[in-house]
Amino acid sequence: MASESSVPPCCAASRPASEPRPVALSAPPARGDRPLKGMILLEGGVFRMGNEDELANPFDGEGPVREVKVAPFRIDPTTVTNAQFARFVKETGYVTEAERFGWSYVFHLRLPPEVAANTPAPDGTPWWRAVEGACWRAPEGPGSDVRRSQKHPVVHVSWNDAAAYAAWAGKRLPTETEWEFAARGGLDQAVYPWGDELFPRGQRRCNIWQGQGVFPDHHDGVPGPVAADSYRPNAYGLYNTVGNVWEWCDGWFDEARDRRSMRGGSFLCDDSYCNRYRVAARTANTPDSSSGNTGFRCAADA
Ligand SMILES: [Ca+2]
Repeated sequence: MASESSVPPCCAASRPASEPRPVALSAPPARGDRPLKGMILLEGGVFRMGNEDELANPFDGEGPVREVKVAPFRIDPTTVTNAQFARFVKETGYVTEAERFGWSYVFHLRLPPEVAANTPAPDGTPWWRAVEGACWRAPEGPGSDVRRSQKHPVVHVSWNDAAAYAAWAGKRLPTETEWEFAARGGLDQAVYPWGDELFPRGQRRCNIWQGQGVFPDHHDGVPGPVAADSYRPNAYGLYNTVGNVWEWCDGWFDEARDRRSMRGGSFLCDDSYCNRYRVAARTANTPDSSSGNTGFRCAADA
């Protein structure tokens, strides 16, 4: 597949192309109340987008660094939470693609070892397990729930699910340009939303892989999402752009137009494997794929 040569495997895994597709759902109606409450209004302007230094992944299209003009827009301070997504499902009856396919990808260390050992893993990304029944309301499959993680990012949502939520909320997904402008928080060409040091004065500022060992097997605890408003926000007030969960954006990754862009990296990012928790980094997945480390935040016109 051409897309595999253009992007080395990241932590994302796609639904097998051979799997029969469920019938597409019609879009739920917009909810029609005050959708912009709580959003951050950014005035836009010209900024230097992308990265081409030694940290850049040459096949990802991070570079070249270019000056880009951004019109004013609004963006959510956090990714959409389980509580917010639950309201959407309650009001519309929406059924996510993970539920309609009947499974989604769960990181192996989030499962009991005997379950992980007996659940199929995709080629190329052996740390994922295709777990039957895993979905946004049961992130580790049957028996799991989100009762104690209402403020955590909703996960196991596809790009199509994210776009449906955004339309219902009277919003939209951010473009990659908007996402990067917002995530940079006004810093010119910094590596992270807070500067160039990963741990300024020893402080942990984002939820990425934690462990003395290396991805994907040695972690200090159980790798997973934290509350969407964890850690300090950047200078524009955005939380967890880098780390926690990948965020779907409104655009195609490249001219092949088969995969949607994702930004920001996730709790699985670790230098031992992949440095895509930088603010300029990109990756992608097919629009009906879902996993336990991908969510989204919404944007809107100013
Ligand atoms: Ca993120």
